[in-house]
Amino acid sequence: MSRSEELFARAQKLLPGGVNSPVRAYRAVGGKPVFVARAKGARVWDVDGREYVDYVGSWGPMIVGHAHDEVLAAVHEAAARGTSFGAPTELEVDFAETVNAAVPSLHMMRCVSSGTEATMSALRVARGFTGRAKVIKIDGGYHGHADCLLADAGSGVATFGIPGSAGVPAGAARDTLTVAWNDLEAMRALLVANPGEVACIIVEPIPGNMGVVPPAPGYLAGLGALCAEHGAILIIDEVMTGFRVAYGGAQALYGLVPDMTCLGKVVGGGLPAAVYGGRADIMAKIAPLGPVYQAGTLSGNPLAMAAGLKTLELLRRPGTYQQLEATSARLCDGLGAILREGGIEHTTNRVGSMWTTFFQPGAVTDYASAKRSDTARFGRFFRGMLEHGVLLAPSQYEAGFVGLAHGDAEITRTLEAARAVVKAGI
Ligand code: KE4
Repeated sequence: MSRSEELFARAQKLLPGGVNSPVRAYRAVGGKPVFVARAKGARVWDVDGREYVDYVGSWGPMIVGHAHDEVLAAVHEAAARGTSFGAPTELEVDFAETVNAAVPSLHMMRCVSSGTEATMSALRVARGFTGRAKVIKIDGGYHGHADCLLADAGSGVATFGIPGSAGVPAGAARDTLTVAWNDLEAMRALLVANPGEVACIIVEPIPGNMGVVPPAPGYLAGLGALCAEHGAILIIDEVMTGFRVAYGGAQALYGLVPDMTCLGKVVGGGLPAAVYGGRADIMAKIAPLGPVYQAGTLSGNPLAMAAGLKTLELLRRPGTYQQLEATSARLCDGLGAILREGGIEHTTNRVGSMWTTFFQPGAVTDYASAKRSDTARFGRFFRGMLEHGVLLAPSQYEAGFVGLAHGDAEITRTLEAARAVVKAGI
């Protein structure tokens, strides 16, 4: 029995599924999860000493590479001054100023400790500001596990095919409306059918939790116009895309000015930090200024602020996003050629350094089309790549992530692994 298997057996005695987050259990791809012992740059090592080229990257945060010397030094320096105070610190001011400079639509913001907290809080303040109860989300969109957002969610829930989730009372989900991605007319119809009742629309500007499914041209701008027309707040959930697809996120890439934005993952540099915010008149509703309550013991934690600040500093260095684009293009073009040569039906959606290869002929433009993928074949590909030292995201409905530490050696090794796996047959 491998050390990973030993640990997995022990873990399952105390942790549901042996994990602290469902997708890590490999239920969607089969086999048992590897337990990670350490990571550096683009590589992770499991507890049995096996090395992998890593494309999970902690599900997005590790864009500058694991255990980056400068990030570690910043965290160590902050930790030496204490790890948490429950009082305001200079780091939180520096962090807010840095994020505001990158994402100007965040006129005001609040730090929290997870993407779930960020989106849950953004919805509450949108409801408090508008006095309306209904929220609209995208079928296949995932915004964390707040009750009202677990309706036809993507990511883990989509992977398990659980429509919504047990434990979410009807009352909590009743005011959540869902609509297909990239269908502006369906969105318009939903707003018209619920006049004056929709507080907000929340979308991933580039969904990554049904797999990566880019917005159709004009779709995001259309959402903004519909929100303005119907008095609803447009919340852009950039937990995954923020600082990932551009330094200013998807809103910079697509020239969007949302009413509210949520950030997470990269912004914490691998430590627990997330952000929600937007228009000053909306955020003025947040306690202690206004009547919408939200709080958090570790909000703005100094270690997470330090890791996030250093990560964003590294991302500001010239050529960062050009490098991510070039490496990601080489990877995906190479994978595509290998799968084509092997006669494997697939289609790849990619925006910058986040991508998904769907095992189906495509095109994948929404959740319904994503679900036509051959998830069993994806599982065989995942397990084959794992055996050849490449760690992909363990679900067809997830994004893979390329980081600055992925270089020629990592891409070459990945493509050699893919050639071997396809040759062996999936
Ligand atoms: P967290 O609560 O997991 O920090 O963030 C929730 C969230 C919100 N919005 C978007 C767009 C997200 O992608 C996420 C979380 N993403 C998943 C993976 N796609 C996290 C991995 C996991 O659940 O283990």
